[in-house]
Amino acid sequence: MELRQLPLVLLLISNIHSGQTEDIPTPTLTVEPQSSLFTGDSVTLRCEVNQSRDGWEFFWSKNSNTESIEAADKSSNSLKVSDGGEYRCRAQRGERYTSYSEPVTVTIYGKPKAKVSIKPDQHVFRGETVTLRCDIDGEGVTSWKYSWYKDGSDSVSSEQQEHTFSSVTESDAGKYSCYGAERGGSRTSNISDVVTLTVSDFFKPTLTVWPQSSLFTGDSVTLRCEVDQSRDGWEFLWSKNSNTESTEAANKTSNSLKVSDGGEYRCRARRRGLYTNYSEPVTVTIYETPKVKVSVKPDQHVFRGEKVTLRCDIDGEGVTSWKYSWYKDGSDSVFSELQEHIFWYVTESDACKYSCYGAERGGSRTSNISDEVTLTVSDEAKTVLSVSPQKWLTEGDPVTLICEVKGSSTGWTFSWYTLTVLSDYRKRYELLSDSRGAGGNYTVSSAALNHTGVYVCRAERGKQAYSTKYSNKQPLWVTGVSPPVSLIISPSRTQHFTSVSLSLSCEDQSNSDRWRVRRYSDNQQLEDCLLSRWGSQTGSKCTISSTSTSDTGVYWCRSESGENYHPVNITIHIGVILESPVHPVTEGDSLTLRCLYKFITPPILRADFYKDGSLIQNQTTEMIITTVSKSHEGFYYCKHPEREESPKSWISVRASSRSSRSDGLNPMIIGVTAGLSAAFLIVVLLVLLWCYKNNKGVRSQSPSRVSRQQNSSQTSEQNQNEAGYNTLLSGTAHIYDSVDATINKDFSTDSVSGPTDVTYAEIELKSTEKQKINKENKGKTSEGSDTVYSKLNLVTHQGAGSSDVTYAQVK
Ligand SMILES: *[C@@H]1O[C@H](CO)[C@@H](O)[C@H](O)[C@H]1NC(C)=O
Ligand SMILES: *[C@@H]1O[C@H](CO)[C@@H](O)[C@H](O)[C@H]1NC(C)=O
Ligand SMILES: *[C@@H]1O[C@H](CO)[C@@H](O)[C@H](O)[C@H]1NC(C)=O
Ligand SMILES: *[C@@H]1O[C@H](CO)[C@@H](O)[C@H](O)[C@H]1NC(C)=O
Ligand SMILES: *[C@@H]1O[C@H](CO)[C@@H](O)[C@H](O)[C@H]1NC(C)=O
Ligand SMILES: *[C@@H]1O[C@H](CO)[C@@H](O)[C@H](O)[C@H]1NC(C)=O
Ligand SMILES: *[C@@H]1O[C@H](CO)[C@@H](O)[C@H](O)[C@H]1NC(C)=O
Ligand SMILES: *[C@@H]1O[C@H](CO)[C@@H](O)[C@H](O)[C@H]1NC(C)=O
Ligand SMILES: CC(=O)N[C@H]1CO[C@H](CO)[C@@H](O)[C@@H]1O
Repeated sequence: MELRQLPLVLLLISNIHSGQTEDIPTPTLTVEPQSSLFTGDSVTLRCEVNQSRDGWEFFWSKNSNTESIEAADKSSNSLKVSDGGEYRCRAQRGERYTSYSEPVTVTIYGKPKAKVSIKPDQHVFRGETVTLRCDIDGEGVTSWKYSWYKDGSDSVSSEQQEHTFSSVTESDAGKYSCYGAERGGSRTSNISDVVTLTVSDFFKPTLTVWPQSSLFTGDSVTLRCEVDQSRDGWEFLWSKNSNTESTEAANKTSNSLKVSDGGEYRCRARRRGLYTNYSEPVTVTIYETPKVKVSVKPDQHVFRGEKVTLRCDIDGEGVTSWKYSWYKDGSDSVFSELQEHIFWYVTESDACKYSCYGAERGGSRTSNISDEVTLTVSDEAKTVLSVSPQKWLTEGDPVTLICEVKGSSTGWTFSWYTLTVLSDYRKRYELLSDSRGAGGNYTVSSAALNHTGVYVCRAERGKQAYSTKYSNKQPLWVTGVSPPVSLIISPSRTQHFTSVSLSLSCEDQSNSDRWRVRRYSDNQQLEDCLLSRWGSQTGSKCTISSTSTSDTGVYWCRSESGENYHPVNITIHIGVILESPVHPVTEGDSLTLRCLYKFITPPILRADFYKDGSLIQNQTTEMIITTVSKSHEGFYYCKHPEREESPKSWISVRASSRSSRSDGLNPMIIGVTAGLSAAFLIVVLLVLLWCYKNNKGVRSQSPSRVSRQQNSSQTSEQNQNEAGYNTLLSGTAHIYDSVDATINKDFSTDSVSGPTDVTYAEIELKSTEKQKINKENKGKTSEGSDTVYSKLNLVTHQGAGSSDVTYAQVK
């Protein structure tokens, strides 16, 4: 190099300064502070000749470009990158030029800016390990010295490139910045932007449940665990009933919930190994999907005009308010949204199938749809009245009137009425005062005689009191031992021919005429003799002047005050009739049946007698059962080979009080013997009487009638049964008393009736009076002349002495 440069230098020198050949000094070019710099820095280049400047002029060139004369120190501030380059200088003094200095290369880099980064994040939780790092991208700088500043303070808090908080606390939070200074150099970086480190306390996530925490089986639910959304990397841990946790998504959805899915849920989140606190627990309750029930009031079967309430009941636990929807006949459209839908006046067009369902008001839950309920609407309620066990009762029997509404049993209130006829032929229903009750049964635990009557019932239900029509009529017949009044039939039998005269009279002890005959015919007509076309009432006696089959029915006595006593079956028949006792037969007595036919004389047929459908006696004019027992009770009729058969008549047998009393043999035997001894006397008496009567000639009655009456008298006595028997044993007074009554009647009212009877009666009467007037007064129900006859028998049984007395008295 030097060898090559030398000729050039020589040439130059020779060209400019001829003659000066002394050795030429080379300037020294130095750079301050250094040749590698950042934009904005300053630099000074210094040119020196043998370390002296005196007398020298300096020439500077950059990148071998043109020279400029400048001072020995060339300073540049606010360096730009373009200021960088290769610099040289030389000097001149006088004529002398120095050679060029060694070149100096100045390099200008862009000034770097420090950058703060925070790991793991600017937002951290207390306790996390946090690293602050200062990065400076400084070209040409091999080593930096870092300075950290916090919250604008001047003091350097650290000199590391990375500053680590191994367990960060809230006091570490702040605004950080850093910058770097070149180690062993002059350069510095720009200061970094400020970076904020926040340190939070550990929070708990928010647990929400959607749509709600109370649900039904089959529903879906989503639990959502919410944490600070600005940070990611969360893992969610779920636990139920404080049991083990499982890692799941932030949104935890369960479909088709079961009851067992209910429980207390919590969640917490995990991030970078740190756990949040647990959320507040959320209790999810799963109820069974509620059952929906449609109820119909008063009933599913209703009648036009009733008020009907459809009600939707949802047994939904946890639901406070439902919105109801009603559907009709499977249609999709909702026809009502009321829990209770009311038809104020139901009609057939409302008869449909109904169902309902509910949706929770202000909630998401719904019930299942109910089963369909069918509403039936009929045009009219039919009420049926029946009686149990039977309509013919003996005093003291229990009986139940059963009222039913056909096809509907719910919600009815029943009322019972007795039917009566008013004077203007209208019917009247009289409410039985105590009868309006809830049940359909009107029970009389012990029927009284006065319960005889015709009943109807009616039902009502609902607040509007929808009422049915009156039911069918249901008679109740109560027979008793000693009704206060007796219905005496003449002729005295239950079956009668057509087109004959029939008299029915009501007789009481006081011989009052306050009784009227009333009947309930087979065609269910309730009629009063007084108001009727078929009969004429005179006092207490009703006369049917000419019977017809439509007169068949039950006849009884009724007082003005509404008492009803002594019902009797009467059958009017066109052909053959059975002659049977009107009143029950007493056990031990005899029973005689005849078969009568109107168109022969005497009107007695030789016929077959049947009981309950079986033949019991062949071809006889009368059938006699000498000692009646309970087994003889039944339906009897007679049948003639040519003349067809008679209607059936019920013959009832009453237990004899004698047998029930177990008085033992002695009284019986005594009675019988006494009776036998007395028999003779009585026969004598009878004969005498007969003669007496005939002599008197008051009466012109046919013998047949007498006999009939005798027969009937027998039966009527038996009717009196127990009382009668009592009388027999303990004292005949009872019977005699009744005879008395009968006689009175005969005399006073029944002028037409046979005087024969009266006579007999009289005789009897007197004897009775003599015997035991003091005894019972009450049992005198017995019928007229018949009674007398029986009495005779009785007397026979009784003490002989008394009969004597009688006789004496008669005389
Ligand atoms: C450094 O700072 C100076 C002055 O503050 C500015 O002009 C320059 O642009 C900055 N450089 C960088 C890289 O930010
Ligand atoms: C988190 O749990 C801890 C310990 O159970 C408790 O001290 C702290 O207060 C809880 N933090 C919050 C935000 O509930
Ligand atoms: C969770 O559910 C909420 C609301 O339904 C929704 O906004 C969110 O995006 C869900 N998050 C995830 C992770 O699915
Ligand atoms: C409700 O309906 C669903 C689907 O039809 C059925 O599975 C469920 O047993 C019903 N629940 C009740 C209580 O009837
Ligand atoms: C009504 O009486 C009948 C017959 O006696 C009986 O079967 C029925 O159970 C009774 N009903 C009520 C509600 O008492
Ligand atoms: C008999 O019954 C009627 C109505 O059923 C009643 O008015 C009358 O008082 C009763 N008489 C007696 C004596 O019980
Ligand atoms: C009246 O006749 C009916 C049958 O028609 C019978 O059941 C009832 O016992 C009879 N009554 C009397 C008192 O004979
Ligand atoms: C009825 O008479 C026939 C013959 O006339 C006889 O064979 C039959 O046994 C008799 N029946 C009764 C129950 O007497
Ligand atoms: C060439 C030249 O002038 N050299 C001089 C530099 O300075 C020293 C002393 O300062 C002298 O000895 C040299 O001769």
